[in-house]
Amino acid sequence: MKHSMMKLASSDRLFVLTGAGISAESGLATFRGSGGLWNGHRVEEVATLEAWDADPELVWRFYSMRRRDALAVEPNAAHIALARIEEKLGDRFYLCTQNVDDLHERGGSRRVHHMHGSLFQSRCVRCDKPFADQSFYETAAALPMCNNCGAPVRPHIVWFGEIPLDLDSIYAPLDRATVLLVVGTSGSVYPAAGFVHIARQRGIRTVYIGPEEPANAEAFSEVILGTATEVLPTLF
Ligand code: BV8
Ligand code: ZN
Repeated sequence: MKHSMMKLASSDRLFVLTGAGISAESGLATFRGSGGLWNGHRVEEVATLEAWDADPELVWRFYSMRRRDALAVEPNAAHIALARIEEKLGDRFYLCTQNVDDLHERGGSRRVHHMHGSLFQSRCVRCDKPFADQSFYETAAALPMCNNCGAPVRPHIVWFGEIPLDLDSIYAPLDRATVLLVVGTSGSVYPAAGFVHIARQRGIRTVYIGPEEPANAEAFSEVILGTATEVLPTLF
């Protein structure tokens, strides 16, 4: 699988968007990979405010399982390659991820924008201040309540129907980028799947890396079919 090295000029500004595919080779299930199912629940069923209102115990068991899974795996060569590229490019590099796992940070990335939230953060539904939290809540009796006001504490995750985090701080670097690189996402969930269309309208180079064509493949100027760990370490 021959692909050309990506030559970046000293003036180039790189915007990188990652999805579940970049963590697949670390052993974390993707959404599509697991058929979008968890315990017989469609992910969209447990990752919504409706699900939380209906059954917070079920939702906390889902995210406690995701916390256990993420703690049991290591970042892979693709995470590490992106951390190296960040070092090389400095502020000419911006990393936005749809992933809630912390493998980018554990792979050495310093600045990572988690547009869909973070697995190891929780927040009180009333106080609304995210705090670090690695605990597991797997029984009704263990459901966390706020120490400050006593209200329920939920995962600091963006669920379907909720607005992604700090979208403006994503669109600014996207508007300044000269190259958009997208890695390991099926391109089916918006607004993330729309970033390539914005980049295309700006006429910048748009590159996709993954073992199969994403749903928005037609919007990319280049599709490099290969796994993240095969392709990313050889790109720069
Ligand atoms: C919003 C956190 C309003 C939770 C997530 C109809 C049309 C268009 C849009 C909508 C619609 N109906 C509803 C919507 C909106 C909805 C949406 O897009 N739904 C889809 C299903 C149609 N979007 C929302 O609700 C968003 N909010 O719209 O608010 C708004 C917005 C903006 C401004 C104002 C108002 C919120 C969406 C966020 C939901 N939370 N995650 C959690 O993690 O539990 S989304 C979640 O699913 C992921 O974060 C990701 O974003 C998405 C899909 O996952 P992917 O990362 O792409 O993974 P997937 O499994 O799908 O694919 C894996 C890919 O990896 C594959 O392509 C595979 O080929 C590749 N791969 C596999 N192995 C490898 C690999 N690649 C490289 N190497 C490998 N080894
Ligand atoms: Zn509170």
